[in-house]
Amino acid sequence: MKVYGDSRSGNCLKVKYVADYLAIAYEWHEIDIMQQESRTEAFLTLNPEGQVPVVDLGEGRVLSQSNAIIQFLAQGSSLLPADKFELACVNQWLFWEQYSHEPYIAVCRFVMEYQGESAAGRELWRVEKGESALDSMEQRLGSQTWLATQGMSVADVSLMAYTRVAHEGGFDLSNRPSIKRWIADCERELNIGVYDRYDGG
Ligand SMILES: N[C@@H](CCC(=O)N[C@@H](CS)C(=O)NCC(=O)O)C(=O)O
Repeated sequence: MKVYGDSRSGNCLKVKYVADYLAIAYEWHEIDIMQQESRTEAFLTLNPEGQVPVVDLGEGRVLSQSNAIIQFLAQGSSLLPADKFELACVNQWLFWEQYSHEPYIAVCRFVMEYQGESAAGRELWRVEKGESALDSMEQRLGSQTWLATQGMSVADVSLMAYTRVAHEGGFDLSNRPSIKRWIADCERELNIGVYDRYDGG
């Protein structure tokens, strides 16, 4: 399997985290989105949307959309339940991530980390939506160890990818103890090391 990704991107790191956790072999092909490497003619034949991540499974089987990719990779593993209702709960959080979390947390981070803006340069409406998403997660994780199911699932990996670096988008996790506990649990389980700058310090 070939993975095309920008290693600063949470969407791309989701694929790496799941593949590494499940010991799925892959070749990582670095695509620098700021250098327009996802917009070359060759890349656009892989994904006409011009976005990473993309996986090429061979024999013409190419997949994009991070959450579709990780769900595909996780089939039959502990990261994806077989039970239909539990699977739907995982999907509930994966769809929520793409509509109610990523467009705010990840985009604010993009503006600050990639484009070099200050926190004041973020769009206020995105900041408000991002804060609201973090509040929802804090509430959920106050009563649940993992977001969707009894064990860690792809929903946790997906949401952890950008929540873990939310401070780089100007969001403060220091007063969100349940999210911090859950990030540490994900990091330990995935063996990806500790990220300790939750408050932007
Ligand atoms: N919904 C997509 C979003 C993919 C996405 O936004 N990719 C960004 C990097 S995080 C990208 O490729 N941006 C470059 C561009 O749009 O030109 C997913 O989850 O994979």
